Amino acid sequence: MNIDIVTIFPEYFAPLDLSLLGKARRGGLLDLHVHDLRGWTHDRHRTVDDTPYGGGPGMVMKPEPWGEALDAVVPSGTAARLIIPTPSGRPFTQALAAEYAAEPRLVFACGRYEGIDSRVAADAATRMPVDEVSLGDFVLAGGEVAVLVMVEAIARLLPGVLGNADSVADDSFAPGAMESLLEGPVYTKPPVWRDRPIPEILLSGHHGAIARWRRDEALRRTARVRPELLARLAPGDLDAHDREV
Ligand code: 6GU
Repeated sequence: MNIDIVTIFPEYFAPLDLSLLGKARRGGLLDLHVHDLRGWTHDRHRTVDDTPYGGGPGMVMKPEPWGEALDAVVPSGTAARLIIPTPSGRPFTQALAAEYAAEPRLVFACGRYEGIDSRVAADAATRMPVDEVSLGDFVLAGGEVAVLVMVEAIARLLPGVLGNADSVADDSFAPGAMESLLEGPVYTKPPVWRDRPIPEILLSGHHGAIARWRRDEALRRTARVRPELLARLAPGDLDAHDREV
């Protein structure tokens, strides 16, 4: 997969050299490039923002550098999906991460200040699919951290990036049996720590009973911290035993 990120703060993306993602990049599974938006400015101050039409607080990112940047990063005749992080976008979910992980090429445009002049997305949409995407109902100072989050969520779904392919299937929000359920508690050695034993069932060796227990714990946790997720389950998603939990 190919990912391009356009930003006025390329340094924000240094962590993408580390850990799982760094390994995926060095191994050729992820071809990721970060571009400085100011490279497409032409004035002495390398200006990327200006005051908003209609008044109001803050600054808006100017369309010209963005237009040139996107023309250069996505030359006409090449295909890419453009993602613009913004708190006013559609929600980023595990399903959307999976959809993006299946794309050959993604471009992220990081806005700062009050956002990017809206004509940039409209102009880009004449050449490529454009998604405005939000991480949730809170406001970040810019799109950079949101892009770090999205790239990590996407890249770990690429074939060969995670060591253990099973771990993706068991994730909270993973499609399948755990969809709309939060993962329950996990334990490792020692069996007793500060007078706290691990749940006995995990030592039983009964794989069926352990799977049942894990599902019960996931149901209980979901009911406690995210009751609206349980309400979203389709009628056939809960069996008689689930209903007792
Ligand atoms: Cl994607 N961007 C910004 N700037 N703030 C956010 C966000 C994105 N998602 C939640 N808050």
